[in-house]
Amino acid sequence: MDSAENPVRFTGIKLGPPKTVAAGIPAVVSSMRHILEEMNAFRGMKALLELNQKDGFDCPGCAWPDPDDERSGIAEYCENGAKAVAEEATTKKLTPDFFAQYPIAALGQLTDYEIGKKGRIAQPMYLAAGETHYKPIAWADAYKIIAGHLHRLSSPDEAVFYTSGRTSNEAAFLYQLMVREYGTNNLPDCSNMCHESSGVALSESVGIGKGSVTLEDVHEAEVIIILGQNPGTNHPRMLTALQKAKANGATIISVNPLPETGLMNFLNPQTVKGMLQIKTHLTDIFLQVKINGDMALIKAIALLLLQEEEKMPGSVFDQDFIAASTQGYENYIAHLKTQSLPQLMADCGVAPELIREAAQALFHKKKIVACWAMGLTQHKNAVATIQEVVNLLLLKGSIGKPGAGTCPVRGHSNVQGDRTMGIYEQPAPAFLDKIKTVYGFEPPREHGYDVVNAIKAMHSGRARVFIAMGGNFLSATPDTLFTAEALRNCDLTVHVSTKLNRSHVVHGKEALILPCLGRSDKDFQQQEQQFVTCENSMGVIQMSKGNLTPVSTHMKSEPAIICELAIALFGEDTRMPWAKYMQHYDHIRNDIEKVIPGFDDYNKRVRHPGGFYLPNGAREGRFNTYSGKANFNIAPVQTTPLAIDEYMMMTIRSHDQFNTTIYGLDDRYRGVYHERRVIFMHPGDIAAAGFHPGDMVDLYNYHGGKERVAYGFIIVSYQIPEKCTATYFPETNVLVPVDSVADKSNTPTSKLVVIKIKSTIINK
Ligand SMILES: Nc1nc2c(c(=O)[nH]1)N[C@H]1C(S)=C(S)[C@@H](COP(=O)(O)OP(=O)(O)OC[C@H]3O[C@@H](n4cnc5c(=O)[nH]c(N)nc54)[C@H](O)[C@@H]3O)O[C@H]1N2
Ligand SMILES: Nc1nc2c(c(=O)[nH]1)N[C@H]1C(S)=C(S)[C@@H](COP(=O)(O)OP(=O)(O)OC[C@H]3O[C@@H](n4cnc5c(=O)[nH]c(N)nc54)[C@H](O)[C@@H]3O)O[C@H]1N2
Ligand code: SF4
Ligand SMILES: [Mo]
Repeated sequence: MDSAENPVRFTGIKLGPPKTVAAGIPAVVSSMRHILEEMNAFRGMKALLELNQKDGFDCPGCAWPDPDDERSGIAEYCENGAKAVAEEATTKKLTPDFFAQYPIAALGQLTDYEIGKKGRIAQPMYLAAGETHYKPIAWADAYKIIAGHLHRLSSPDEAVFYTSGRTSNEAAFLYQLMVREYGTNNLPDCSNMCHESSGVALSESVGIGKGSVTLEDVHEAEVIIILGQNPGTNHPRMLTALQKAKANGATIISVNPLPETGLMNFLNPQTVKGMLQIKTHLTDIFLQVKINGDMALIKAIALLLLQEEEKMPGSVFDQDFIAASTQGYENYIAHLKTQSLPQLMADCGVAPELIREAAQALFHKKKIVACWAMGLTQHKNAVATIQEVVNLLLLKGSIGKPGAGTCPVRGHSNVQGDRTMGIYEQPAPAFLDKIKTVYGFEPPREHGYDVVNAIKAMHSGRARVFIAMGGNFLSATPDTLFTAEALRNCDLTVHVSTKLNRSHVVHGKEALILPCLGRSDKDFQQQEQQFVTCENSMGVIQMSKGNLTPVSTHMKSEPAIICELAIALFGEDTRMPWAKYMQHYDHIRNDIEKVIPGFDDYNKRVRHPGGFYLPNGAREGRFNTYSGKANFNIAPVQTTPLAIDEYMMMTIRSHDQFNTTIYGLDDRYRGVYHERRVIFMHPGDIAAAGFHPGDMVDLYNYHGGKERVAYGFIIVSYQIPEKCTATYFPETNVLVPVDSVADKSNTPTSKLVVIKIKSTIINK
């Protein structure tokens, strides 16, 4: 097995019934267990007490916002936030002895779970060409190697600079400045695989690539539609917001191929009611769509709304809003009228009576919030589907007013902030103009590589140096073996990382691992403790200040690493005061304020407890599109033809992982314990194919005439629509074709991979 892949090693599956209620006491127990496995109780409590507090550190987990008002004094976090902290704040560390003991080939034989449990990277490590082991290296020598490679390239466009979404605003701003002064826009980021489709869709529809709602809007909404999202696992504190909305009378409609536990019922462990086992029922109407059935479903609902509106004009649609603030209404209505309701209902796979019930719930409501995540964004027609959701909101006038709007729920804790800071391969001309005015150099104008194009460029030799500010590029991206070839083709691969991962094992001819501080670590520069800032999913900028002593004195902060690298790279030949930036991060924020709109008085306002909101036109009903109005967009329903032995596969997260970081082997809510190599299938499909639950199978994809195989998965019978299957990423990323991407956003179609399932033949 290639060390790019997770080795096939079964861990002893145990199955139980899927849970019917999320959180509660088991969540508290799980939090504590994960913390205590990684550190002593004192360090653990110290970390948890400051997690998400106004003067503490921002949760390294997801991007769900903290409440603007009062925060709980003891537990402003969820189970998965605690796990994220446990993973980062662990006292286990990887000394040079560890790397001396393990040849890289041996590290490749570990599963992602085993790799992650090894601990924090504690010292810069270097792999020389042709060597089998990483060896310690001094920081200054590491920078020299990188600068040497970058200087030797025949064009700056032969280097790729990736960013994952944990990078702070300060580090992200400096990173893109360094990269642009060096001369390229090759700044792919995890967003390219995540909410890129939302950004593209929303920019076209409503003139801003971010969501429009605040937490307060979610609390006040009359109807909340949640599509393609599993908040119980991936944004657990969203359940608290949904609970509040329910208490205010909201109806919740969930659209998902799986009856996810967190969407159904919630026991809030932070309330007396929760402790007394009094659960809140969350979803009122569950629409179990087929994979990618969302477009057909939304159109069916819109058609039912139209029929009701036509009975009594003005009673369902917000005609004043449509007339004043939108464009394309007539064409959209004309398009809807060409659609066949029975066909749409059949295409989405949801029972007609449930679709009618959902439409009825919307008839006379004006305050609607639509939330979504990867179940919508990672499809070929993702942009169009998200725009169809926006069409629905526009019909109802449900944007730019309290209690209503768009809520793409972001993944990484600062993925939205990184974009705001200019981590983008297609920067706006206005942004580049501003850099030019402020710093006096001409930034490159040509668009750079996104993730998929970066992989292809490295594969074909057009890019030769790969540098990553965080993340796990190899395992997070599609077509693992192709991406592995791409990385191995590079002259140099560099990772600024907190933890060891598979991308360190699948490397270029030379490789560097540079250990950085995480959110929970204290960051001192010039004897003064620094803080950084982040932007959450709702556009709030807040400070984050770690409170734990770093486990090694050799680690540096991300801003310091970038500044020192820039000094090594540019010497005197630079327009930026790199040495000053790393002395005190206020200097970085002062410059962010000069370049990026919305950050006036940054240093002052961000010190205000709770931070500040960035301006957001759509939130205020101003649409910064080419027409100055919100746009209805029209796109056809797309279905995926399947042969009798083909299935659609979505790659999803278990409850015990953060992307490629595997916290544990249980998916408690779905009732799968101690095993990740599973494939969820409909019982009818299992029987029709002649399989049985528990059978071991291999999964195949043949996109573009190439065979891709993921070996060794156990069939789990599950309540999932026919012809739909689910597996966990990253194990099945070997099957996601690198050139199967979303239109316009170029996001890999990780939620719809066409597969064949074949019995595993032992000893093949
Ligand atoms: N604990 C934890 N928290 C996380 C993460 C993590 O890995 N672990 N990851 C973070 C990141 S980077 C992100 S982007 C978010 C991801 O958050 P989610 O988007 O919630 O993550 P996924 O597991 O990819 O889940 C997608 C959901 O969409 C559903 N789905 C799949 N295909 C379709 C479809 O075609 N239509 C519909 N309607 N639904 C579909 C799946 O059943 C699943 O419930 O979470 C963030 N938070
Ligand atoms: N098949 C499939 N593939 C997917 C997805 C899917 O749903 N299905 N989801 C996609 C999505 S939404 C995303 S966002 C991407 C995620 O892609 P990435 O962001 O590249 O992956 P992560 O697993 O989040 O990265 C984890 C690594 O980041 C490093 N790290 C953690 N904290 C820090 C820090 O503070 N600083 C630095 N410098 N490094 C740190 C650690 O070394 C850790 O091993 O994966 C995508 N891939
Ligand atoms: S909801 Fe997200 S940000 Fe909040 S504590 Fe949980 S993991 Fe952290
Ligand atoms: Mo993400």
